[in-house]
Amino acid sequence: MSPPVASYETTSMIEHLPHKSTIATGNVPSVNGSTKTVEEMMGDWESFKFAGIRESQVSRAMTRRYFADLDKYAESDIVIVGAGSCGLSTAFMLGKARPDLKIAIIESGVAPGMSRGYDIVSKTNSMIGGGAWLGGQLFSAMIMRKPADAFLREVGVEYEDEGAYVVVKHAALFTSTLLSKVIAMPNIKLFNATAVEDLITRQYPDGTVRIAGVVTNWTLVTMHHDDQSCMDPNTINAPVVISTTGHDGPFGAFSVKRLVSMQQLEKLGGMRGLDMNTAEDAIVKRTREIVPGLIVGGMELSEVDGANRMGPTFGAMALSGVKAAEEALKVFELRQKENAA
Ligand code: AHZ
Repeated sequence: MSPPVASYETTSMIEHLPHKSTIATGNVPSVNGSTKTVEEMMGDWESFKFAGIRESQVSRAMTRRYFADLDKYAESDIVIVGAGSCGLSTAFMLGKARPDLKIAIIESGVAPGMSRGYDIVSKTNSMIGGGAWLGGQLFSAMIMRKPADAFLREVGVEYEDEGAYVVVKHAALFTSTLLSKVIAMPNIKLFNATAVEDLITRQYPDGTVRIAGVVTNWTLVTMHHDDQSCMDPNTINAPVVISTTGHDGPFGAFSVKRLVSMQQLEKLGGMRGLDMNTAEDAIVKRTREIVPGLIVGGMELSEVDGANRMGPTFGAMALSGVKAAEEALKVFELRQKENAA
């Protein structure tokens, strides 16, 4: 049987370029195109009706924007790999400091900050490290040691002051507030459910490499390289990549493991046992450019340096993000020049 034939006119992409966006005010369009408040709708459900739509309009409204973003961010200024607490903090600082830069965030999970990933090596899919939607052992509160309270004030997240540390009543309050501010920034695009499968490299005359972007694929495709063939990836060029993929585990420590396999790092130090005092200072202080073009922050760094883990205290993730943004801006112009050559 042949498929049904389309009997209506198709409209070109050009006619569907994004319209000016409207700030949500609580008003909703009524069927006749005027606006109503939620209060005006309430109690009048008998005459209620949604504005009419053709299914293709929904499809085009999504796809034209997504493909326009793929086109725009194929050449990014900065790519952040991983949208956990460190990656999102990095994005917030960078997006605010440099609204002129195009910043792409690639997150393998559907839910950013969820620390869920699929390990290309072990073929497992599970929750790993972090988990910025909950505190330790799935409890609600998120703890940050001072002076990371400064970051909470910067983002606008309320907390209780306990002296040496502060407590956000639910980790989800931190992550959702941070995430909403990051996504709303016009110069940032979050590509979630998308995995970084490899790094783009350029060779210096001495044989060492510079990282010049990332190689991506839908995470679901990445998970099936073994049972399907010919699923080549996509790419994003960028003079600076910031990797914040968490400590080793499914998908974790992705970029630094790749640096070892491409012989740009001799070996990983391996994350050490839990010591909050040692761990948090070390991660923030050592957040840096590991090889030209690749800055590493958050718990991915513990695998490079053999640093301790800190468990359920998140101040170092926020401040490592602040430092990662600072380090990225320090080298950005130089790496951009090298990238153009
Ligand atoms: O899904 C991962 C998670 O959201 C994502 N990710 C990992 N590999 C990726 C890849 N491509 C795209 N190849 C990838 N995305 O990276 C994110 C890492 O977030 P995280 O919360 O695991 O790391 P973080 O360093 O931001 O925060 C760590 C928080 C921890 S772990 C810990 C301990 O174990 O002691 N303590 C804290 C505070």
